[in-house]
Amino acid sequence: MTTPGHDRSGGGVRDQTTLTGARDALIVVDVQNDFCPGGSLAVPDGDAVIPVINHIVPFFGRWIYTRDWHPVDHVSFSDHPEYRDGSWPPHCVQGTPGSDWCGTLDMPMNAILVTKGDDPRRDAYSGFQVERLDLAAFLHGHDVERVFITGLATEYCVRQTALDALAAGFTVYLVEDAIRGISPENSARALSELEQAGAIRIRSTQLVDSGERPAPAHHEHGSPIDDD
Ligand code: VGL
Ligand code: ZN
Repeated sequence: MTTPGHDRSGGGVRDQTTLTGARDALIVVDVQNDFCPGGSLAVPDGDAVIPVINHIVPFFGRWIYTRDWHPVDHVSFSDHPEYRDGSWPPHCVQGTPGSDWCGTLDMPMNAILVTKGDDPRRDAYSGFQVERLDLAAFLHGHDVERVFITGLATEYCVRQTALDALAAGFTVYLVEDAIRGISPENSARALSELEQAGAIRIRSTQLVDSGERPAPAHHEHGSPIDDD
């Protein structure tokens, strides 16, 4: 039985709309061929996030797209993968078709692209763990207060991105119909954990564009990364 006030997933506050605007950023995590059906580390139904993301891209004025970008000898690769931390099949190898962003994924030309996982000795699940770029400081510096997280995979890179964003002081929304996980059990556990940690679970249908956008700043001229 679902009774409003008893089951927090049953309606009420969860059905309210949220206006997107000037102090928001959309974060799109690892929507790459290897994480979609046919890829080497396919997330079941992973490509289902694409139309949802494409639909809400125009609701934002700032966008961060992360990609997993491993060297062939990456420490997490195993010949006998156990599909857990540190034991994955080779995936998202730099420059291979599997590492490409999915072909139907929309990407504004002024989106910030964040590459991670390129150190052969270390894994990096979140764009906030990248050494070349302090993503949290970059977003704070551009007056971003809330981040809306989408992409793959719920219990790994989406989870870590959300935890890091919370730790950095952002208000974190998880767009539940725009994320997919590898295992249903671990994904559900990750979602509860993130909710406990302060993340807000929302559906894309609850998002409404306010039309407000960040003011263009003269110092903005493309990539915040100046060493590559
Ligand atoms: C991911 C496993 C290994 C992810 C990346 O994007 O969630 N998962 N590398
Ligand atoms: Zn990886």
